[in-house]
Amino acid sequence: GDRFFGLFREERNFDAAEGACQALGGHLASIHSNSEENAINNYLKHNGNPNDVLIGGTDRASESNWQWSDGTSFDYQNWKAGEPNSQPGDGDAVMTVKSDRSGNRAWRDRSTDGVAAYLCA
Ligand SMILES: [Ca+2]
Ligand SMILES: [Ca+2]
Repeated sequence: GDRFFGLFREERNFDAAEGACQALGGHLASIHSNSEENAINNYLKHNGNPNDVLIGGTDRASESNWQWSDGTSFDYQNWKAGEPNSQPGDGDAVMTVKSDRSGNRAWRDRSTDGVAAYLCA
């Protein structure tokens, strides 16, 4: 079903962003299909389209065992070539980044301490 997505451009780290989403009754966004990711990317394009946007993926509990902060199944992924590479930092959070000149997006792992705009759902 359709979910409400909200982009917040005040940059936060993973935990602060997840906390802010929870305060709104949600979580950092999980993504479960190509069509859902396309819908999110269209939403981002119409909302300023920052390069780096935190979503809810993390492998903090178990390295390389990716999970979504909302507890849903990690049943889809769209890593940029060469990612995840466990860097920068702990490499335990996921952000979606513009991956080519036409603005298509893919995922990178990055430090949970790094700040970025974030997407709640
Ligand atoms: Ca990691
Ligand atoms: Ca990385």
